[in-house]
Amino acid sequence: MKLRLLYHGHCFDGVASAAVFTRFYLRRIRPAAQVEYTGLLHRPGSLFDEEMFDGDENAIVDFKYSTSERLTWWFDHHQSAFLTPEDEAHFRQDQSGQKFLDATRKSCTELIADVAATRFDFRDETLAPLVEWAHIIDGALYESPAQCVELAAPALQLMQVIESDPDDSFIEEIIRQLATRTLDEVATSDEVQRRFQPILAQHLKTLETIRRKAVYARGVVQFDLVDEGLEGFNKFIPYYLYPQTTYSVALTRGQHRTKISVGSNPWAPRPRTHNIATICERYGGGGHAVVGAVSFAPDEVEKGREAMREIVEELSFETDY
Ligand SMILES: [Mn+2]
Repeated sequence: MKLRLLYHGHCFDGVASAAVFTRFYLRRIRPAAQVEYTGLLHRPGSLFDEEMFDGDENAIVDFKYSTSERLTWWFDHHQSAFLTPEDEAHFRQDQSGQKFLDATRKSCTELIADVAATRFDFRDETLAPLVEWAHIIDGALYESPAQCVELAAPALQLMQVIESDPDDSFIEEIIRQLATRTLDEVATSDEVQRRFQPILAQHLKTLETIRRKAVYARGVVQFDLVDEGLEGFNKFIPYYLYPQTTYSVALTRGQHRTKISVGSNPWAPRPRTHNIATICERYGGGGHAVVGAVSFAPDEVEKGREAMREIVEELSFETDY
């Protein structure tokens, strides 16, 4: 008997959801099942192939719904859980009692743990730290920018490995370990720590680069990393360096695009007054009220710089602090 478990790949909540579901399934549903994993990533077009559902039972956690008749378990907490209204109607008609959506949950891990307890009478206290950290990480409920920039907590070090290590087989190994051991045991293991070191070194280098390039004025910190060739950065770095800022605006260039990233500081002393998605949409980008982005072709650096200047001007306060 095989369970195929599909989860949100390279995402802490996706991995934690897979581990919690595995424990629940093996202890409460089918102890002898063999579990196999598939990480799913968002991509344009269809997300699933019918051949993906090759188990006797098939489950999806922390990812979009599928109408496949082979899907027997589903858990999600995303606002946009359905690709189409037809998919949603299919879910609403489901009578299995094994498919769950709750968009009020900060993490899917927490949803699975709660459903397992309240509907299936499965409780495992040793999972509490994993559920707690999934809640903090997926909900971006950090206590300070330092917490997520200094990465002192082992759970955040494990998050970095899950998000950045390209080795899918190792991510699967992490799920299998989390299904039997505690979060702390897994996060502080030699292999996770070995893989975390180069990620940390790159992160600290990026931090120093942003420290050198960032300029702050009138509630906005801005930096242009095109010449540095840096494609990504921890989005809390600007607020770590400039706790007084309300907004951050950054320009980066990757192989496939030049990108403006616009964000707002969750701990800002002066509250956000702009809807960032609305501003980004004007340049063909998008996002949420608190964070957004605009993409240009890789060679459109000057166009990107000009848009960046305009966005910075629009977000800037009248007075400085
Ligand atoms: Mn999630």
